Amino acid sequence: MAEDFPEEGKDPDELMEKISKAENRDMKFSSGRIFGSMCTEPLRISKEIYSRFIETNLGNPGLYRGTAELEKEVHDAVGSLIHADDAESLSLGGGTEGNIIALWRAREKTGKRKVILPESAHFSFEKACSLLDMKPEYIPLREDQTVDVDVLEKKIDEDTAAVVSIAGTTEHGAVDPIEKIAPLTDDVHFHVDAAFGGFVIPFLRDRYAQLPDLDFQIEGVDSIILDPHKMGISPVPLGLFYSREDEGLTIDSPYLTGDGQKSLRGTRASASIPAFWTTLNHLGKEGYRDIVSRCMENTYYTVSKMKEIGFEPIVEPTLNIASFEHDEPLKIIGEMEERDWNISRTVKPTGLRFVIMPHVRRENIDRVVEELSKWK
Ligand code: 0PR
Repeated sequence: MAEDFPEEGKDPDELMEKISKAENRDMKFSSGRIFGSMCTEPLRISKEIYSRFIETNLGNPGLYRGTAELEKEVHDAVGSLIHADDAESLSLGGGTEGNIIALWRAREKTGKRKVILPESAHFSFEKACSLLDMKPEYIPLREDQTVDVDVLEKKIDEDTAAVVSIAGTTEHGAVDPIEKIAPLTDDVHFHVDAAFGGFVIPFLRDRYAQLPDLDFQIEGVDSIILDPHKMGISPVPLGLFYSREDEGLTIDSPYLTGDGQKSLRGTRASASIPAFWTTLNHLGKEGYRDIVSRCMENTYYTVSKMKEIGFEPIVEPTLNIASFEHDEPLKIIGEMEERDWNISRTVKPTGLRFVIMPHVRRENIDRVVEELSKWK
């Protein structure tokens, strides 16, 4: 039965009981049973910092000068990974907000509405196009799940506002050939969605996939979104958007502190900024390289174990996502869910999908593969 807004306040002990029950029903990354999420458990120190900054709201930055300073340091540090030198930077709620802002800017800058994007693009672009009254044109993929650049080139015309590339596709972790696409985008906005790959690609050691740079040094790249709350191991929510030119709309916010607002949100919970500042300074590049290496090793391990029980990978993994052919993934996913395992699926082609995040350990992989062996 629906509960009415309570007339009188209740005793904290009574509330805690209900809160604990709800909390216990939630899945936890620490269980090692979540394979279908691109987020992960934050570092212990970062959780502590998060709770200390719980009231911060950089929608009104003059009240939170210390947090604003940490935000700038985060922007500079992450910007240095992608040679964002003089680029403008924004903290956002994540990839969705970044992709909407990128297309919004493209439309304002060009006055055009066509958006060229790979079939692998995240569904946030559908939201963006619908909100902005823009028209998506999807480009087919090659067998390795990257965009077909020859087809893409032919689709760019005088109506085109933006071209989008994905550095780490949601389903398969494929990385589009950004360097080949960039020179084709002279008169249009070229946006790179590195929400997932942004904190993997710069930390892949030489022994893993040789990938194109994800970088403003590539001429033609106009904007990049990367999400600390995915492989950056930040608590949610945090996305970082970089734009070569400071070309966004600044909306005047006269009764607040600061020089106006550029993100979609007004009020923005900002505790993840100090929490992520702590994470990146605690781990350093060396720490991220170790974490990424472990995720990659575990991804290859998942592929080899799944092969042993007869599942074929859809593509050999480039990043820490492994996908396997299957005609009826929903059936498996449903049954696994009943046993408290969270795995995900791919749509095209249909299959099972495992995101091998830092919280996934070898023993979890062994157990999930054992569970799946009965479907083969
Ligand atoms: N771009 C790419 C390439 C993505 O994979 C995602 C999200 C986004 C943009 C949008 O990012 P936000 O959701 O942060 O706005 N990909 C995951 C997905 O939709 C997000 C996710 C994360 C899903 C945690 C589930 C989950 O438990 O599958």
